[in-house]
Amino acid sequence: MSGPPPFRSTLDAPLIRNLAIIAHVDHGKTTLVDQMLRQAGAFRANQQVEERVMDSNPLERERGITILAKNTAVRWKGTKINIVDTPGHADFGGEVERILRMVDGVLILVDAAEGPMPQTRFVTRKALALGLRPIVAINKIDRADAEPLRVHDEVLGLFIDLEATHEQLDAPFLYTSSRAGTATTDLEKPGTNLEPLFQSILDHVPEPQGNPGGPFQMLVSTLDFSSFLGRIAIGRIERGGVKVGDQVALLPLGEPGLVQDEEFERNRVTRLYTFDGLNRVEVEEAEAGDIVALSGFETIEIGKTFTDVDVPERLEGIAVEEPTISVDFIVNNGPFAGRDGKYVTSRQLRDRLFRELERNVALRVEETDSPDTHTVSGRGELHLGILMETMRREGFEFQVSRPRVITKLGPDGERLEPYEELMIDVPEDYMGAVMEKLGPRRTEMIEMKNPGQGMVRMSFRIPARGLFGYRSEFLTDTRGTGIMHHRFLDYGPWAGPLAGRKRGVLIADREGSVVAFALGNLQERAQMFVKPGDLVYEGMIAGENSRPGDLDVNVTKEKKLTNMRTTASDENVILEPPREITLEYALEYIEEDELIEVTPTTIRLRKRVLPANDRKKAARAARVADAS
Ligand SMILES: Nc1nc2c(ncn2[C@@H]2O[C@H](COP(=O)(O)OP(=O)(O)OP(=O)(O)O)[C@@H](O)[C@H]2O)c(=O)[nH]1
Ligand SMILES: [Mg+2]
Repeated sequence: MSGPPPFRSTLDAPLIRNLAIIAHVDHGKTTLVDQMLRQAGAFRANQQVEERVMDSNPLERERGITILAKNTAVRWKGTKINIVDTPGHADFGGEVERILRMVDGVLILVDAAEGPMPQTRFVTRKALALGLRPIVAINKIDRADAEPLRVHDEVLGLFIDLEATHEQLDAPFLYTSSRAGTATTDLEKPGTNLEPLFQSILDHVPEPQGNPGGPFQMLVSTLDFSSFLGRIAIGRIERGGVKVGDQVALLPLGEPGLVQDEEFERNRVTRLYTFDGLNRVEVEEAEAGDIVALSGFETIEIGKTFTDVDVPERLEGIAVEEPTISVDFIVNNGPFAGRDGKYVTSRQLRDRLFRELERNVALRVEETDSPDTHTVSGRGELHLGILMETMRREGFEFQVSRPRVITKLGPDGERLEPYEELMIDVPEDYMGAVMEKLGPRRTEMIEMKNPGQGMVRMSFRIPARGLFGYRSEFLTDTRGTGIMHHRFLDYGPWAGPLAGRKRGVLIADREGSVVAFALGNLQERAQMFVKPGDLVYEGMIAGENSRPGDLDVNVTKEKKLTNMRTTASDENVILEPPREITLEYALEYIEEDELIEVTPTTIRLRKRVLPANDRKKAARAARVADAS
């Protein structure tokens, strides 16, 4: 391909490298960025910097995962290195894919013990397909169970599998410890700092190819949002340059090439930023090759092209991934509604959900027949769970239905549903237990490996529906020793009915305060979700029955007072601790006839129909309907 001449720096324009760090969840990306910032001198001497400083939002810090990709930049030997730290969790894979459009190289991190995982494969495939030059870091070589040479081979195997070009196969391999901030190309010579990594970036990531002399052109690869500036577009300038105050065009989505008779937004660039260390720096102008953030446009969307007004030439767009699961957000209509939340009305809920679309591009919000219910669709339970968690922290109170997979119609009108790849690492002893549970979930084994040390690694293809409720069973069955990861694979034939939850629930039969005595009597045949002093209402779920079938029970029952002296043992009931219900747990757990009540301070599970009598009537009616 004979493109424009490569971007050569003039004296005042720095050399640039644009790099994304990609990996499976927890393989050490954000920790590595800390060390890169530190060693490149991005912090003042003695500056107190938190660990994983790029994980700046509260939910990221709390969960120890990256949710949003973020840009930063460091300078090394006169070259500016723009770095994008990406999330490793599969629900955010679409975002990683978009980010790859603004970089010229990728650093693929692979845990030296775990090796390539499903998400490593996904992001590596995308990067290689875009023709990006990889650098591989076998990371966490300080781990006691690290096997860097085995993992090196596995990564090469993956590259071959993914049909890497010769050039891509020639990728430099580094052995790193993000935590210690070291890298080496030779395991015999332990690294002492990240110099070999920086050098590899300068040597192996191509310079951006944009011609700074041409008409301005830039693809919107990712978005940011500020309540003050509105939507902010982030991307790499492909060609030309841009200045604050310039009149530029923002083209609608469509085929690449010159836009002929389409309308497009023309506006002035009000603010322009580049990245430097932890800061976004306001600049007056920027040139081809650099990654910038700009604002001042109404219609900013991922995949749109900014251009010179006179040369409206559109770049190949970016598809935003389609959602695969939906839940209903419903106004809280339980008996305790409004006790806790600041925002509880359907109007407030609606406005908040639609506002979320500004920044959360893979999300969909739809109205339903009822003004109290909105259907919200996303990429997975974590994607939706984070929205719920964020809203409850803002003071919202609402209810959520059981997640549903989004089905599609195939070429012959047949019904298709999403399938996931499930990867499981377990000690050999638990293999049987795992297989037994997965069978009825319509699982198909793809591969089984025995990497040694008593562990088995299995991968499966499973309908996304089959995973609902599985994680908690898996953790129980493997006594917490198993690790499971799953990610969206493709759409496939509808797998037919799948069994739901095995066990029934205990349902509170009246309103009141939970009493230890009552729990003491129930706990032999149940695992409780509530503790003494908690408030319950009729129809609220108080625990899990150890058998199939739901039971209505009185958890507020006091011990009868009699004149007889009680023995001490009656009075000190020893209670098992209640099962902690987190949002994601609840999403996996509930059945169709149940809801999750989410408020700023509590998460309750309930039956959709609260009065026990009405539930019984409904069940009878359903049986009659089934029989006829
Ligand atoms: N032993 C060891 N642990 C590491 C190393 N690098 C990171 N960790 C640990 O691994 C965990 C995950 O690190 P992160 O940097 O958050 O991983 P990440 O790839 O950014 O994770 P996501 O952004 O959620 O995908 C943390 O507990 C780190 O302390 C390393 O080199 N050695
Ligand atoms: Mg991270």
